[in-house]
Parts: sequence; C-alpha cells; structure tokens
Amino acid sequence: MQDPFGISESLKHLGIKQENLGSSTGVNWLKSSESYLYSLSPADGQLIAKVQLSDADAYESIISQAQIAFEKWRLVPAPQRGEIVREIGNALREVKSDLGKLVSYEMGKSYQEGLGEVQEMIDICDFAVGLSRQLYGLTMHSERPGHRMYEQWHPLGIVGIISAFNFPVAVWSWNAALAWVCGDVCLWKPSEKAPLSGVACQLIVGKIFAKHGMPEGISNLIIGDYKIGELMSHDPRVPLVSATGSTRMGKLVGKAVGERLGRSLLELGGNNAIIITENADLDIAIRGALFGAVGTAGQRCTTTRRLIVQENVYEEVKSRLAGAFSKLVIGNPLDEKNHVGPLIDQDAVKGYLTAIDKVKAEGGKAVVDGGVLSGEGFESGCYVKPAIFEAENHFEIVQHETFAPILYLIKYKTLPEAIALQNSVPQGLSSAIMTMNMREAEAFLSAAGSDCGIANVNIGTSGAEIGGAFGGEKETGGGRESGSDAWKAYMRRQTNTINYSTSLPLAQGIKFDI
Ligand code: UN1
Repeated sequence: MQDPFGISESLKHLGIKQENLGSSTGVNWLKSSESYLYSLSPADGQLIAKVQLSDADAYESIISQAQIAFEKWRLVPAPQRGEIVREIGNALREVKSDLGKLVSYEMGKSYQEGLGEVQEMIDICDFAVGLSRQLYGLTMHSERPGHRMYEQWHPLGIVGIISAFNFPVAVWSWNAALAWVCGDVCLWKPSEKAPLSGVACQLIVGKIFAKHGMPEGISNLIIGDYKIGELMSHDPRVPLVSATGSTRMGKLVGKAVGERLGRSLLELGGNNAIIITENADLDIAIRGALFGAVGTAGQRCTTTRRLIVQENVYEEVKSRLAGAFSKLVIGNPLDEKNHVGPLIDQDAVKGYLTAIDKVKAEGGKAVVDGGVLSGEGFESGCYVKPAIFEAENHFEIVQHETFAPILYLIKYKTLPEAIALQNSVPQGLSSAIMTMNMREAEAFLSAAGSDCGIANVNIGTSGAEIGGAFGGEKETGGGRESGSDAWKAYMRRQTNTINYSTSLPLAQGIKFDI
C-alpha cells in the first residue's frame, strides 16, 4: 500500500501484526468465528486490516474469564489498582503519536485531534490514579447509642462498554480507567467502524496487567456486531452497561438492561447550540462556532449544530462565519495543513446529503452550500464540504442529530427566546453562550437556563476536559462519565451500621420487648 504518512511504521510500534486480530481477554487472542470485519480508512479508502469477528461462544468464554478475573481484581487494594492504571497512562504517553495516527487514519479525524484523543486517555488515567486513593464514603451519626454508621463503595463486577466510532479510544478509556480503579473488570465492544484502534489499546493494556501477574480477563475486547451488544445488555452477569452512540441504540440498550434491573450509563445524541448575543466578543464567538461545527468533520456528540444569533449581530456573524468556512482546507486528516478530514463512510455521506436536501425542502437557505468532493485525494468518496444553512429551530431536520458538518443559523430577538430555542430539541448534551454580559451568562446558567448536561460561557460546545462529569439530559440518556463523581456509577454503595453497645435498641424508637 502507499504509505506517505508512515502508518505501517506506527502499526509496527503498536505491535499490530496482520494475524491474530480479533477479540481477546488480555494478551491472548481468542479463537473465533471465521467472519471478518474489514477496517477501511475513510482517508484514502485503503484496507488497513482484517479483524476476526466474535460470536456468542467467544462471548461466553470471555465472560467466564472476566468473572474469574474479577474475583481476584476486586481484592487488590484500590491504590495498587491505581498503580497499574498509572503504568497504562505512561504506556499511552509512549505511543501517543502512533496511536493518534492510527485513530486519525482509521476514523478520519485530523492528526491533531487524534493526538488530543490519546491525551484525553492519558488525562483520565492520571485522574483515575488520584481517584484510587479517594473512593470516599460518608460516615453518619447513628440515632442509637453505641452505634456507628458509615457507607462504603465496593466494585460492581463486569462493566460492559459499547463505544462509538467517533472517539474510538478515549471514551472507552474514560470508562475503563475508572472501572479498573473501582475494582471492576471491563468488556469492551468497540465500534465496528474502528476495530483496529480497539485492538491497539488491548495490546497496550493487556501487557501491563500480565506484567503485574494479574489474571487474563481484567481488560477484555470483543469485536462483533450489534448482537454482542444485545448479549451484554440482556446478561445479568454484566451489572453495568455503559453505551455511547445513537439515541436509537441507547433506547435498545436501556430497555434491555432495565428489564433485568441492571444499570445503564448512556451517552447518546446531542443537538448542541451556541447562543451568540449582541454582547458577544465576536472574535471568540466565530472561532468557537467554527471549531465546534467542523471539528472531527461534525462527528462529535458535542458538535455545534445550531447557532442561535441575536438579530443585531446576525448579519455580521453570518458573513464572518461564511468567510471562515471558505478558508477551511479539506483533505487527508494526516496532512497537518488540512483542517477537515472525511466522514467515516458512505452511509455518513448519504446522511449528510439527505440532511441538506431536507433543510432545503423545509425552506432553509444555504449560506455556504454543501457537496461531496471528488478528484485527487478524495478517492474514498467520504470528503464533504462543511455547510451553513439559515433555518428555523422547529424544522424536522434541525431537531435531528446529523453526524456531519452542517450548521444551522437561527435568528432571535430576546434572551429568553434564545434559551427557549436552545432547549427546544429532544437532546440535551452540550450548550454555550457567547456574551461579555454577566447577567446574560448567569441567566443562561440558571435553573431557568440551559437544560443540558454541559453549559459553557465563551467556549464552544465541544472539547470538554476530562475533569468534569460528561453527559447530558433528555434523549442524550442522562449518564455521566469521566470526571467529578462519575466513578460512583461503577461501584455499589453499602451502608453499614455497627452496634458496639450491650443492648439492641431499635431505630425509630420502636419497642419490641418479650
Ligand atoms: C463524543 O463525541 O462522544 O467534549 C465525546 C468533547 C470530547 C469528547 C466527545 N472531549 O468534544
């Protein structure tokens, strides 16, 4: 294959050979079905690798290994578990450029964003190391004399992780790093659109667990289709399923897990807006909106999809943004002169074209029209032009998350109207206001303001740091991953009351003497 960006060299550094690519319970690869997944790069359309698909038998053997591993891992003191996660973070530092390149090549985001994604993994490992000494429970004063009450947090068991193509490695690491320090073992089903990035991660962490004499099965990788997700969701041996992806997928997972009264942590679609008020610093507003809309070619769940602009600055924002879009360089994501890479595949291109047709049919007006790029460098057929349309918030297509670089411009008069528009979508992930006016900012952040899980001031909607809890409301699914106290989802809480007195008083003063 032609290899101007040194992909083969990076695959070599990551230890990826062309054989034994598939599911694994650690360093050993599982024998699996004879079906394969073909990982094609959207950057140049070339085949990167063939990855073996797993079936229900492989799933069973992974679950058995994971159960055995959990029995040992849950008894390793949390700070020692943290030490292992520290080494994982250090190993990621060493392969940052190689893994970043693979992510960029397999998924199509720019190399800079690929590096950023690996940095997010390193950051969450650091966070988890600190957390391993801070899995705090509260102590309470008992109402009974000679009694003590406290709560403690215990590991849950097997955590199922279903991740999406757009962050093929970072979102897994948010879940896995926390789950591991919490004493859980993980079963990861990466996206079928980016399996090789999953294989690369499994190779990195498997070796570290093995080096520490830990059992196979603390980190498990299963390459498979939606059927594997179904198995996990229905399986009572998987107490928590953390799923990132479409709202459609999340509803299926949530229903299946809910039916068995398991826990699900859902991080689903967003339909994120930036409100630009007449008091905005427009330089910041334009830059924030630009990266928010076209970063990762519009394929982040945090992508800015709607721009709600005050009428007095509307024309200026529109023309400055159109100017900024015209300077965007589209092309191979590994070439650092390019700002925007391809969409993930042909289906995504179809979704993009359909959305453009729909917004036009509903009365939207192109400010910057879209289109699929062809010719030299665009042979994969996945490169599209970032587009801007003037639209109304109630348009059916505007209410919908299209994973592509399409930005809808919506005009408003008053801030309450803007906030109402911002909230008038089924999703509730990320939101932002651009303003230098403190009253406007605080109104946006108040209980009557944004209804999203993330609400920013003078920052775009994407690019959250790992230290905060990440997730959103409504059809975004309500889950929280990553920082703050998101770790609590990965543990079970136990309340303990200890009687060290010589009698047995009942709570609530109940008398029961014989
Ligand atoms: C996602 O798109 O699923 O806030 C995750 C961001 C990134 C994570 C996005 N830190 O844009």
